Amino acid sequence: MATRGFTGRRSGGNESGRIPPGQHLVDNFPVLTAGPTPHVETSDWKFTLKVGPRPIKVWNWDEFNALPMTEMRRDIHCVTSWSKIDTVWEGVLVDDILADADVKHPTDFLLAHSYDGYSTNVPLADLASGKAMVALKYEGQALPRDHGGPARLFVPHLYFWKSAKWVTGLQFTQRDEPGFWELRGYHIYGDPWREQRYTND
Ligand SMILES: Nc1nc2c(c(=O)[nH]1)N[C@H]1C(S)=C(S)[C@@H](COP(=O)(O)O)O[C@H]1N2
Ligand SMILES: [Mo]
Repeated sequence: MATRGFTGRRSGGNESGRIPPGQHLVDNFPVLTAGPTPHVETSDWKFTLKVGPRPIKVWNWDEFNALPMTEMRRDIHCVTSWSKIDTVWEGVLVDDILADADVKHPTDFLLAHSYDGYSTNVPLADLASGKAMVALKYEGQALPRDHGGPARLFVPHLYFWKSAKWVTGLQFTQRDEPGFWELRGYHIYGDPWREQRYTND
């Protein structure tokens, strides 16, 4: 961590091969939200795991924070064409959420749901095996509200619209059900390395 000043993204070399086609690096962290930014107090915050319509487990903020915490350093790629490398997040792996609820593999697909009514679909294979988390911190600090605080989904290997901000739950679904942007022309899966931006890409 102390080497941050020496490994700045302009020092060269460390970004080659890390920027997917059609993307460019940014130093800032743009905010992209479809509607108004919701106010979610940690005292009111709840996270619900559902299988279909059935709630399996609900955690409040303290219960969720008692789950194992994991750090992920990853590159992120927004469909609007910006990428950021080496972003650092901390939170609870989806694996650890499922384990705490004693849920293994009820279906192959999930929908993430958010406090602002946003949703997005992600296959279980892309949320499990250490690939995704519910992030509570960004760069060592509580997640800023405009970036989804107090908690957001973090699925760095897919376009960033899959990383639902202000997340309030995950729901297993029988089929791969399109979420907010997937219903409005974005790709059902969203792999940045295959440039899966829009429905028929
Ligand atoms: N709840 C919610 N999550 C959301 C969005 C949103 O509008 N609402 N926008 C998505 C989109 S399109 C992108 S690119 C990223 C942007 O995250 P950022 O604002 O932290 O950069 O959040 C995603 N998650
Ligand atoms: Mo986006």
